[in-house]
Amino acid sequence: MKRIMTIQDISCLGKCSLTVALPLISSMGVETVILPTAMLSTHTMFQGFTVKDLEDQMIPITEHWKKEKVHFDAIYTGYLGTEKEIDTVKKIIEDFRTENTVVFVDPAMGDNGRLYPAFDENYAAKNATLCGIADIIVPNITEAAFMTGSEYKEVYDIDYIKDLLKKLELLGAKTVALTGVSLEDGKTGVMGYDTFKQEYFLYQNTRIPTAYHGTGDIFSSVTIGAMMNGISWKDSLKIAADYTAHTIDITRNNPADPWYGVDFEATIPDLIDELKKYR
Ligand code: PXL
Repeated sequence: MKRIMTIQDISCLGKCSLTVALPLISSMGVETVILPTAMLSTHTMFQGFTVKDLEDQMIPITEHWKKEKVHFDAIYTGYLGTEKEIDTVKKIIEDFRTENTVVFVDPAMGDNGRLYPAFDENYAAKNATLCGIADIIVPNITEAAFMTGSEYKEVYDIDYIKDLLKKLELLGAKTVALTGVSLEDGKTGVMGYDTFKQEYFLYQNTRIPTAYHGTGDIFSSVTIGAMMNGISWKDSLKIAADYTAHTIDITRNNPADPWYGVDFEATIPDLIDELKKYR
């Protein structure tokens, strides 16, 4: 069985970061080892959340794992609360990485042209250095614009997306994928670029006109979970885009009208069925 180390916060209530990564990746048949960076009462879109920084535990925990000679097939990082945490994560990656480890970085820090409340431009620049040591990165357009010092556009064409992908390549990651890319009316999806093969990949599915929190974490968890099932990065991105859209669709049709996260619990069986098609 493949084993992933995922490094992100625990938002106890809120359906994002580790409370999404752990159930989704486990359900895909991959062992999920968690390295919590902080514990929050909720994600940061709630008012009045509490935070306990756990950064001082990260090195002692991973040193213990090192002594146990644990190997990780992938290291997947998500929302990281501080620049110091990013430095610690970079050390941990360098320490555990082998030539068979996939380093997957989701620089979760903003959306819709804005950084999340806790972050500024120095934080975005630090996240760009983490992306530089990754095998694959999956920023959205907002995150890519902040990390590359580019203009954020709501309305754009394929040349803008290709230009952002080329600028992301300069950060150093081997495969770069931009999420939330809409190149046709009523469609959205992902565009990737393999820097070795110099090949682009575009996948568009139906755009559902509702935004929910934590969907980026669902997308990333499913992508790396699928890659650990031996599926190519391109097909993994497609599976993740379809699963995320399907889950949003199920959620918006829930009469209870959930607002702080999506009903991924309801769609896990569909994800498992989809994976079976690739075996
Ligand atoms: O879903 C990304 C995320 C993860 N963790 C925390 C967050 C957010 C987004 O706002 O606040 C604590």
